[in-house]
Amino acid sequence: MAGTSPAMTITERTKLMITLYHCDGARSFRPLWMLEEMGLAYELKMLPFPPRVFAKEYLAINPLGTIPFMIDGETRMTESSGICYYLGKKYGPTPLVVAEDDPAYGAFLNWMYFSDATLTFPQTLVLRYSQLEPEERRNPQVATDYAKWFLGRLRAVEAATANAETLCAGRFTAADIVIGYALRLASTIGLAKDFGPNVAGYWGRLQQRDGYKRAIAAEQRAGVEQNVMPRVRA
Ligand SMILES: N[C@@H](CCC(=O)N[C@@H](CS)C(=O)NCC(=O)O)C(=O)O
Repeated sequence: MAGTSPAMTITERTKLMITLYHCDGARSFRPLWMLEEMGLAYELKMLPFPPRVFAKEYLAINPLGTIPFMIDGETRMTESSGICYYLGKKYGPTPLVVAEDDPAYGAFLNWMYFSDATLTFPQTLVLRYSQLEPEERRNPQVATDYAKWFLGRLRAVEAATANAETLCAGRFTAADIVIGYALRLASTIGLAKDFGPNVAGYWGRLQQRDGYKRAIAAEQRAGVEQNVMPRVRA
């Protein structure tokens, strides 16, 4: 198991079972991808989307009803990018996390927060008002406005990948995982056609990673095994 201390015994390691609650294609894909990149052992629990409607018993586990939800011993977490950082710090050292004394630390942290607060948030409004709401509550104006807002914010990624393969620190990091998920969601909701050339190339490279492919395979396998079929979500 990569990322754990070599001093740990096998018994100690087997007790370290991380549980991740996930819906197909949802933000919980961020920690799933991180787990795969780090080679950590985990249990993936699939839920139908949205769980607060189709898996009401989940509210007893996570009263918010949102995913991700990660359990690691006494630790409980609900923020997708925060979980990635936690995993890297707790089970590292790993090159996926940029250290405090690295000049790229600030940029790394900025991408970690940017990923959900700035980039994913407008996408969820596009999805909600174009697909998730009942027909009579859909609102093309909101969907169009927030698609534009998302694409405007994506200019930061377009600039960062103009002359670089990854976002920061000259290597692939958790920042690429959390931003990469926002690009996956954008593809799902039909916004990839408006990616700039740098973002399109960057997104293509991310999908070629073995860790990304393993996370996609794990998601599909768990869905089939647990009989939870993909639905629209965000
Ligand atoms: N800021 C949180 C957002 C979590 C979130 O809102 N997840 C969505 C799925 S991508 C969800 O659970 N939606 C269903 C709902 O709100 O009931 C994160 O980054 O994980």
